[in-house]
Amino acid sequence: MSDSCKIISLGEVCDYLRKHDNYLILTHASPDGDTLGSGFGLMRVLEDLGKKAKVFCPEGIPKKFEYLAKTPKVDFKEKTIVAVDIADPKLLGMACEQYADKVQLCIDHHISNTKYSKSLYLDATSAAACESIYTIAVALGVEINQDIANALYTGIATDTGCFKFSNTTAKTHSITAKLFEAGVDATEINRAMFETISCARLDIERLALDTIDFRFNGKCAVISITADMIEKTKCEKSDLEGITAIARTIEGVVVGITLRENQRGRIKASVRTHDPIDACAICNNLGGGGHPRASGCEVVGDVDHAKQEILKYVGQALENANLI
Ligand SMILES: [Mn+2]
Repeated sequence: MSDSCKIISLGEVCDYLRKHDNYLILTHASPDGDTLGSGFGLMRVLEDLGKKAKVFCPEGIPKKFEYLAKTPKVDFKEKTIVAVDIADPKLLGMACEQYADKVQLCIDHHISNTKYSKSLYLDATSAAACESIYTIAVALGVEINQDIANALYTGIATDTGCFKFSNTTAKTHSITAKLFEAGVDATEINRAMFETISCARLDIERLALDTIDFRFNGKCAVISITADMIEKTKCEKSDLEGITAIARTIEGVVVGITLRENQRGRIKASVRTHDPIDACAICNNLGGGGHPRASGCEVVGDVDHAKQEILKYVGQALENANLI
């Protein structure tokens, strides 16, 4: 955390965006709909203000999100570096070293934001960073056109599990209503995001479901996805999106964990909980963080080791909540 991080207001973020130019907008590695929707949404908002802006995706854009990016590429030398939906510079992946200490403005909705940027506009009441981009666009007087609406809807719909997760609020719905007025193509986006799975996804899901391990009297379910399984099914990262939601959907499960060996010997643990278990507190113990109902952390070692580590803290949390 940088001591010099300044938390800024909506008015200040608007002043900042008006004053600067030649924007490079950073999105996080393993990009999801919110970081990409925020990135391309903000890019179009800035273009509307007559600014130059481009979006940087450390690992490229997954195929299912390509519709967000279909604009001619402009080339210019970047001067102003903005990060969207990135709580921690580590999430920049391979771009971390290059940009970690160079982010001037961060627009985020994660309460766990590590305050690595010079300025931070943080609205933890937003279900998605895209809600904040919408609020900023309106404050800047930018008209929400269909392209902006499609980008922002993508982030809001994906971060709320299509308006099903507990982060969905009245504000989420009123912003979404405005996106409908702007002509958002919600049906097509929902079909691509929620009603379509690749064959690789089907294969990995089949294997993943076979690994479900119930603990603490069925209060916790753990799904394990090894590097071998990913290799065998030729899964792309984007094929694995949303797989972390499965464990928590099982009847009686309060803590759903998905362990994923993205790199051999490095396990990404995704923790999804029901009230009152705090997923963020569980992940904090292992150097991670996120939201109260959805958080993540990384454990070095194999899947079994990661499971052991995380279950210690899950047991404590269940015990403290008198659930076991
Ligand atoms: Mn987000």
